[in-house]
Amino acid sequence: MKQTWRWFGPKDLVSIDDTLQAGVEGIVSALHHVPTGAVWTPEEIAQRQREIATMKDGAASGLAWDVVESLPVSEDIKKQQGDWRAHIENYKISLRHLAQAGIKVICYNFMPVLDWTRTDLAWRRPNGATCMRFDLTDFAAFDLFILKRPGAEADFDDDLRAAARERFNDMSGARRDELAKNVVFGLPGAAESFSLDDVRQHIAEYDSISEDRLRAHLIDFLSEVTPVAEGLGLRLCCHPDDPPVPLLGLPRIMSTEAHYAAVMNAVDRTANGITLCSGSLGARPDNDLPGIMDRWGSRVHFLHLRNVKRETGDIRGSFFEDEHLNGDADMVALIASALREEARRKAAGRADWSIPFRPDHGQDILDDQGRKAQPGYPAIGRLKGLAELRGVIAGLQYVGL
Ligand code: DNO
Repeated sequence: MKQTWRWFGPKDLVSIDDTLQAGVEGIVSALHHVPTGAVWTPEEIAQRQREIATMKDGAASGLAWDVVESLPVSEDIKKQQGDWRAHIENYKISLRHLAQAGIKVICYNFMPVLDWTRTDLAWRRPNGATCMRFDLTDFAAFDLFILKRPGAEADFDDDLRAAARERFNDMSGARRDELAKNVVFGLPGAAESFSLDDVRQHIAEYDSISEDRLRAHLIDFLSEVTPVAEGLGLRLCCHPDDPPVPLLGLPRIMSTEAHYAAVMNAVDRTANGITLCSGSLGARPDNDLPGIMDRWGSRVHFLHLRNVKRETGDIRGSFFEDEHLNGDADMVALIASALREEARRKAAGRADWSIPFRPDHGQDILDDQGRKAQPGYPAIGRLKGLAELRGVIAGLQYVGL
């Protein structure tokens, strides 16, 4: 398993030098500054490759850009509106440019409007570490009383509505603002300025798009881009919904194994693959992570290894991001399954037998605290996670799985 690390580019507070000292073997990155829908040019791709290949003092890092996360799919493609056809053509051109640059694994997601959603970005653990958290009552308070989304009442039962009202009434003005900011952090462009009106408008545009229709749009997109990717020797891999339940009345179509099966079977090619994110899928008790890896391993092109602790047994419930080997996911079983898949690929002569993974997120610990790193992406918390995961891999390899 190739030990990779997400790097946000030259502005990332965690440098390429830092990743080398964490023992990283490859880099996951994206051209975050290119507007969604536009072509990634060979020059921009080459520039990022140079940045990854070079340490601060100019020495070679020995690292390469192994995985793109993400080549984003535009809202127009998701809704099949506006410029969606031009965006699909641009996507194919970007894939061609990435293939020419030698990059083979391309992650994306198909979540409408929102990417990941949390209510807390720095939630204190008993040992003083902080982590990200999704609190369902806070989220309901946001939806009902801050966003005031039409129809939100129908999404929550009486008890949850009452608890959310009490929570909202008890919140200071500052906490209400913080909650709104945290929830929309995953929205495109939200880090700059996204008003609640913008959010309402983006959501309203999905009023007529059912789950089935959104799935049909994903399948249309994949029917076009997968053959191109396959011809170029690339592997696409769709990231799950995070959290893996419908939110804000928006359709969600990549939350369960059945969701993945529908999309994998509809475009049944190896190049149409999965980013198995144990943290996202693991927020639901009915997702069997090692089982998904056992059954769909040949299509898993990228692994996000992260662990969440669910606070209730419900499908939709609160959770927090635990340490990589704590939480509810059986990380050792998942890694064992990934190693078995690698062995199968080797036996079958697959060139892509080594599956890239990254320590996904990490708690803020030690000197991470007080730094303004990208939420979820501290240097030391991730280094600790990677070290733990590396230990599991070494142990499993020693005992021959
Ligand atoms: C969060 C990430 C996601 C992921 C995208 C992939 O930390 O795992 O934002 O990059 O959903 O398209």
